[in-house]
Amino acid sequence: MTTENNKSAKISQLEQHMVDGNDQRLTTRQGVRVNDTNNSLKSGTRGSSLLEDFILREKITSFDHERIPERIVHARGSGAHGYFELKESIEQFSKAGIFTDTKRRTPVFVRFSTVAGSKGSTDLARDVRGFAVKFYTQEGTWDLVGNNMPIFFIQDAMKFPDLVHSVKPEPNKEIPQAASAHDTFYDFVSLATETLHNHIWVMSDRAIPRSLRMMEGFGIHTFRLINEEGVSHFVKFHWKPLLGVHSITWDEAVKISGADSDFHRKDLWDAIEAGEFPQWELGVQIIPEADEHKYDFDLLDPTKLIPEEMVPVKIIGKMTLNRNPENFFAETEQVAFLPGNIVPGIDFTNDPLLQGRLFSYRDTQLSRLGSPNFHQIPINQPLVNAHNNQRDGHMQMNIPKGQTAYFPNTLGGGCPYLSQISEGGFSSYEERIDAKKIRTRSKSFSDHFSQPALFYRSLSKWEQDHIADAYSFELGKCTHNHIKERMLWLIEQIDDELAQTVSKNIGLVIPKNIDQPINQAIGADSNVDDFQPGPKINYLEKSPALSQANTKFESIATRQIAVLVADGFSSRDFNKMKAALSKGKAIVKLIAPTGGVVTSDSNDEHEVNAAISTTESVLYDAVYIPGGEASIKKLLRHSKYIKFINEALKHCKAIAIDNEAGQLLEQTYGKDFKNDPAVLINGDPQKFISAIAKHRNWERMEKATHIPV
Ligand code: HDD
Repeated sequence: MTTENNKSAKISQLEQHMVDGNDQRLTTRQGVRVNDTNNSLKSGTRGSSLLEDFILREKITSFDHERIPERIVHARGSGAHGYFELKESIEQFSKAGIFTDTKRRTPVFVRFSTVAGSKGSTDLARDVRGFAVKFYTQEGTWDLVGNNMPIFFIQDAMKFPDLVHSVKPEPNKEIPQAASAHDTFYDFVSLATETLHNHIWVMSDRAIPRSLRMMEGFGIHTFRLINEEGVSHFVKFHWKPLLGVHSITWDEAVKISGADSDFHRKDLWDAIEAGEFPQWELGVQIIPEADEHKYDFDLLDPTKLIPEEMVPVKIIGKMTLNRNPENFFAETEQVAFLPGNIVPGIDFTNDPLLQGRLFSYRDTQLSRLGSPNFHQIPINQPLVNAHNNQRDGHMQMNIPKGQTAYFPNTLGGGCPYLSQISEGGFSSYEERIDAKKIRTRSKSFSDHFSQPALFYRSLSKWEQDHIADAYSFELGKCTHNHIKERMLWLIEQIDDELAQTVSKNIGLVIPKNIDQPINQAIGADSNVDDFQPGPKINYLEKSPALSQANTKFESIATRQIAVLVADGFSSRDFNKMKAALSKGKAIVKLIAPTGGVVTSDSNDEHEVNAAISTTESVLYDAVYIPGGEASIKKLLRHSKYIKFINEALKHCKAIAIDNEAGQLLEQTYGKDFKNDPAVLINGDPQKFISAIAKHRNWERMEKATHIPV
């Protein structure tokens, strides 16, 4: 949907580069009209093709070079345009226009991604999700390149290639794709214990979101905000989705990967096309410089979060995604995010992971996009004009005027000229440094167990159960017992009961000790013993904000409701339910024995959204079955409907049936769940709606796990 009213200044800028073949003649790239694009030029009708054929050569050459290297990480992604609006100025902390001017609508481009898989891999991998936001501000471009988890695996960028090499497909056999459940990853994780916090988040439901629209985002690092007076405060950035944070089960993830591996991409695209624009609130945790050393963890350590109960998240604005890209390659593939893109009022800290990122992202674009002029690609262009003396390079698109390309100069009138700080000139925060140059790590980074334990303690029972299942699955896929045993020992440092459960599930005993010291990566000359993680400490019993059980359960908008029907279904039942669901903006999908149309008992025809053979239960949020003797008789003939309902039950989804549909429910495990508050028999549509809004009835999980589908 490309309506005029969701056109930002960035979209208008992009439009200047758009090419529309509509109503145009086919030409070569030089504009020469073409009269045959199906046959090459030959020496005779059955003769060889001629080198002279410039039309053939141009077409094939262009095709041969269509691909660019995929991102080394975050290759699989989906993007969207939108805007950010500030609700409340925080000028006392930052002088950035985006944080002081509540009248602005700052255009943004957002790219969500998985990390480990290739460009064509499944959306439903158990993985961290990238959450990268490019703000096209009036003072230049700011990129907040975060994830959907508030912490990272490692503390120093030096270890990033090792982390990525361990999780990517193993180099000898290029297996497995988009999966962390393999030996090399756990070999690394078990040796580098700083990974355990991010790792337990990956074992949690956060790693298998229901939708990209239903996940949080985090800037992760501690950044700085700088105000007009040059005073610095530390800050952590949070994105909070208005739809709440919701996830699916691992069983669904595995099945969706087969049924529709573009599930998240399609979900985002469809919601935006339908005008159901995803929204996130932007929150900040602000810490005065004086409090830098007040906490039991180091603010510069990216494997630590600041619990919201210790420093509240202040909501300051909202982001809305309201427009899909015109072209995947030109926009979503070519967009280049750089954590180093900041604007006056925002600055970096000495977080050693962030510092390495400041180098890596520009560097990677040089091989990915092929030239230092990648900022001239339309999606990467700032909204404000850029003038400097940087010149030439592959694919220079601009024509810089004048005799001079250096500074200072007199021949060019001294232009382009500098800006005073008062005129918006960037100046780095003048942090006082008085230290030795040293290759080591701060001892304040050595606590590796307290926060994974805090996260685990903060979760509900069903979330904890999912974590135990995930560890058991992932370690179950590893083949080396010594790696699995080390992992069991480490999990025990997080939580004893959790380790016991996983140990039972994978059939190995938790070792009393581990043979090899951990964290040897500190440096050959340093004392390894100095860098062993200490036992966990408890500075906060629970952080309720970390549990998805405490998220928003308010809306059924965009939820996909499968309505199982065949000819003769009750129009009375259907119309009543459909009216209620549509009012809540849920999306009703009719699933019938075949495609085409399906006719109700009052002879009205409805378009079928999917034939039962082409779709799967895991693609929907809830199931409704209207009555109608003839319809139910037909549904009973297809075993796939039974499987469909049983799977919905197993995945703790809301199910509603009316009248004769009871006969179908009797043939499923539904007969054992009649007292379940999310299994509604001839129920009030409003009860069905509130069951869908709750996302899942996780209380059902323990019993439903035994449903054999
Ligand atoms: Fe990174 C891409 C997020 C640490 C090196 N990273 C990339 C993307 C996201 C993140 C969301 C995809 C951007 C897009 O959609 O184009 N990365 C993170 C976060 C990190 C992090 C939240 C830690 C807090 N990354 C990190 C380190 C390094 C990199 C420590 C290297 C030292 N990341 C890269 C990269 C990528 C990238 C290789 C691949 C493609 C790209 O940059 O543009 O440079």
